[in-house]
Amino acid sequence: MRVLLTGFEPFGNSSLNPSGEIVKAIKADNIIGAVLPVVFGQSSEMLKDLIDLHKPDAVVCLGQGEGRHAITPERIAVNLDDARIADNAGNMPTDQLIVDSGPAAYFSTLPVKEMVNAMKSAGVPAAVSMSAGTFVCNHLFYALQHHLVGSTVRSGFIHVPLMDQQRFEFSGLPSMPLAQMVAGVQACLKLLSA
Ligand code: PCA
Repeated sequence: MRVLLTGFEPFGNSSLNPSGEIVKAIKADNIIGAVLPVVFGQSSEMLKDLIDLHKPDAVVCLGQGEGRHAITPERIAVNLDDARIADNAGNMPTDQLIVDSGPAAYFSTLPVKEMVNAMKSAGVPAAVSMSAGTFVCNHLFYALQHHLVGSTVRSGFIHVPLMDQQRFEFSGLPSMPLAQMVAGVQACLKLLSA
């Protein structure tokens, strides 16, 4: 079972992104790790190239969800780019479809509830999320699901909280130790290879 695991570079006002740090921390023979730019279009093009190159059995994309208390597998990707802030290349699309003729939404094909249960059993706060937002994470998630329509490759997106080291940049928002997030994502990956 080969899994493509992606995270993102830092964006906005932060110098860190826990999703990229988790990917860098997880090393295994069957895991292909990549850290993607926080750029509409470019991130999804890179992801599609990685899928076509490595032909993984599953694709798990991670992103920072500031404000979240728990690790949250996303259930639904929506066909909408609507940015509140500029991405790392200065793009700020509003009210735009991601795929012109695409459906309004795609479901994750990851076992989201089993992942939540596996993380909770490992002592990691976790919950299913119903929205990945309308910024680059949702864009990547939608493009991923669209690319894999009709394939047997399981794929989806997981938002993670801020990591403790970001607390001074986001005062008042919840955070989690990186090691706990790594343990949570590892519990999800173990489930996929079971
Ligand atoms: N989080 C952003 C984009 C990159 C990231 O890590 C999001 O939730 O859209």
